[in-house]
Amino acid sequence: MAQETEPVTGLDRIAEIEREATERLAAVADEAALEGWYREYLGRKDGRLSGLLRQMGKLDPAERPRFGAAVNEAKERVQAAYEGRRTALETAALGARLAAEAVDVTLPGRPVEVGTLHPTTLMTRELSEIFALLGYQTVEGPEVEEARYNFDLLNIPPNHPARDMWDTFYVNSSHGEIVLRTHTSPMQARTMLAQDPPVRVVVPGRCYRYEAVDASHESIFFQLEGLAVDEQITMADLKGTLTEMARQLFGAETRVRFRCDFFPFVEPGVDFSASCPACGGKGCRTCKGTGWLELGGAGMVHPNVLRNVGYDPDRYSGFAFGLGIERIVMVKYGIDDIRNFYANDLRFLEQFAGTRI
Ligand code: YSA
Repeated sequence: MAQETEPVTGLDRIAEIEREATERLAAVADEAALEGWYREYLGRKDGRLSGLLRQMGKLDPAERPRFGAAVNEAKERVQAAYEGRRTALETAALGARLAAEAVDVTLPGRPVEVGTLHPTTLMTRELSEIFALLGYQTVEGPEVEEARYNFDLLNIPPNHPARDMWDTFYVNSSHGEIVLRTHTSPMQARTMLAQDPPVRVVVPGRCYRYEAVDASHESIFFQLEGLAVDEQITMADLKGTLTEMARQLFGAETRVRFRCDFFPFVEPGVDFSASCPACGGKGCRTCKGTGWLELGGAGMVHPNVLRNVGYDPDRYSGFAFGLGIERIVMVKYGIDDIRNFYANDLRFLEQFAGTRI
């Protein structure tokens, strides 16, 4: 036991024990060691400093008060040193725990996958913007459409052979003939029935056809319809408008070609093409060597159509056009197969991420 082995040799001995206790305290590195140290020097029963007090009886009575006071003072200093050491160890342990549990809030987070707009949507928006600058309003119409709008009002009566041009999906209905619209042209009739001239609208939207799907034909695809009706609208306005559109889309050098075509709702009717932006019109793989890329159909609104919607064809005239939206994306980006658009292959779609088409 410490107090039994501690010889009482006076004040020097107190100082010696204090120095030793202080030195060993500095080397104490954890809570368990600190407890052992405490028992050894300050423990009530076995502590070496307390032990000195218990041995005071062996001292000369005259020396006892000074000795007792010296021991108590030494005990107080050692106790204070102990408190300081304990606080330091606790702080270090807390620091270590916090460091181990720390979250680095400055680390960049894991990126959240966000989708991007589909190329068809991007092109629809770009076309809308181009035509907005030319004074056109963008409107939309129903995809499930009455045959009256899809055909009849567009000068395609029942049993007219031209109806076969747009063979399509019919919807069972007790409300007359209903079809999935084959083109965006029914919105021509709807728009004119709803308002008086002047009319300037573009109509983007999904169309459906019973189609043999191949690299350039889908059974579901998008068109953009255009319609302008007013007094004194001429073919020159049609050509100027589509030329401006093509130049906005493909660049200022682009040329436009119009060739005769037949659509029952226009007279005259044309198909229109743009010079191939890939080769500048010289002929390449994209344009199959022709130098031209066909974009859609157009023409001067047929007088019968104007009459059908209650417009006076002697006072008003107009032009209309319909173009394939996917086809324009294909031309612009050299895409050789329309089936890529709706195959949901991310490798294709991600190429348009961040693209301002
Ligand atoms: C013509 C004259 C007007 O005054 C107004 C509009 C029109 C266009 C007419 N309504 C129409 O649909 N003509 S079209 O059958 O030749 O199609 C127009 C464009 O739609 C085509 O040039 C093509 O770009 C696109 N298209 C047609 N069928 C398609 C298709 N795109 C992908 N898949 C299909 N199956």
